[in-house]
Amino acid sequence: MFYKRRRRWEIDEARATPEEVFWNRRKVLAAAGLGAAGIGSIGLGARLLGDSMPTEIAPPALAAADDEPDLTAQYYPFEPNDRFVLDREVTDEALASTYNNFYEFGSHKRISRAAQALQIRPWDIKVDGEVERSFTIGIDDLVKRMPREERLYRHRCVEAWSMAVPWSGFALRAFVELARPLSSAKYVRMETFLDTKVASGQLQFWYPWPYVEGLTIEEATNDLAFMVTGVYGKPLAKQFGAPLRLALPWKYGFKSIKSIVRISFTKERPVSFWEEIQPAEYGFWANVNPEVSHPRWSQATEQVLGTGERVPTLLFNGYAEEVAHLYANVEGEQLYR
Ligand SMILES: Nc1nc2c(c(=O)[nH]1)N[C@H]1C(S)=C(S)[C@@H](COP(=O)(O)O)O[C@H]1N2
Ligand SMILES: [Mo]
Repeated sequence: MFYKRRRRWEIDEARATPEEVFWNRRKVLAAAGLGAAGIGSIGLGARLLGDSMPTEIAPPALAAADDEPDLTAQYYPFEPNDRFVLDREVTDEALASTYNNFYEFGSHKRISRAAQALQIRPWDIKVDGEVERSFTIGIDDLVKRMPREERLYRHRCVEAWSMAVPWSGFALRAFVELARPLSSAKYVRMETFLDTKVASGQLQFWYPWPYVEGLTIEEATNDLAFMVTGVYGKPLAKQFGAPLRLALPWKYGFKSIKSIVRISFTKERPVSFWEEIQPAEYGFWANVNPEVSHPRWSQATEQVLGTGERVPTLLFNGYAEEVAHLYANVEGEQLYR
C-alpha cells in the first residue's frame, strides 16, 4: 500500500519530545545525585508503585534482541472500531513510548532502552488449566486467527497519571472462545515471561516474579477486555509489553499485564503480582474509583501525560456503562484498589 492515511493521533514533529532529550536530562539528573527518583522530565510528581520497596538505577541495557521476522506486520494499521471514542487527545507517541511501567526492566519509568533486549519472535503462548485441551500457540498464528481491530482507550495508572492510546489487537472474548474453557473455569490467569538474563529487574528477589494478573471469566468476556498486539498503528514496541499484553481500561493500569507467555483458566482466584506484594494497596479488582483513595494518596484526580493538566478521575475510568453491572453482586470486597 502506497497511500498512507493521516492518523488521528499524528501530531507535528515539533510537539514531540525526542527520546534523546529525556536521556540527556536523565544523565544530568544522575550527575546531580538525583538518580532515577528525580526524573521529572515531564513534570510529573508520580509516586512509583511500591515505592516502599528499594529502588535501583537500571544497569546498561543489553544489546537489542535478534528477533525473527514479525509475520503480522503486514496487518497494521488495524481497522478502527469507531465504537470506542475518547474524550481527550491521544497521547503523543514519543512520550508514551518513553514513560513506561515495566518492572522487569527496572522500577522506574525509563526502561524503553533496556526493554529492547527482550526477544519477541519466536514467541509462544501456553494455554492451560480448565480447558478442553491445553495447547501452545505462536503469536503470529494467534494474530492471524483473531478478529483484528483498533480501539482508542484511556489508561489510568494507580499512580494517578493517565494517557490515551490507539491499541491494536482483538477482543479477549475471541481468545476465550478459541481456548474453549470448561464450565469449571471461573478465572483467567495470565503470566509474563521470566528471564533474568534479559530482564535485570527480575534479579530483584524481593518481587514475586513472574508478573501475574487475573480476572473473572465475566470480566474477560466483557466487550472492553482487549488483547493488545500493537499501538499507534504498528506492532507494539517492546516497552509497551510486546508481543502480547492486556488492556482493561476500567481498571488501574497494573491489571494490564505485559509480554504474556501463559494464559490459564482456573477455578481459584489468582493472586496477582502487586496483590502479593501489598494486598492492602493493590487488590484483585482494582477498578478505578476517584472516591476511594490509595492508602498513601488520593485518586480523585489524574495528571494527563504530556499536557501538564490535572483532571478529575471518573468512576471505572469513564467506562461505568459497560462494566458497572459486573460488580452488582460483589459485596464486602476491596473493589476499588
Ligand atoms: N509484566 C508487567 N506488566 C505490567 C507492568 C509491569 O511492571 N510488568 N506494569 C503495569 C503498570 S503499573 C502499568 S501503568 C502499565 C503501563 O503500561 P505502559 O508502559 O504501556 O504505559 O503496564 C502494566 N503491566
Ligand atoms: Mo500503573
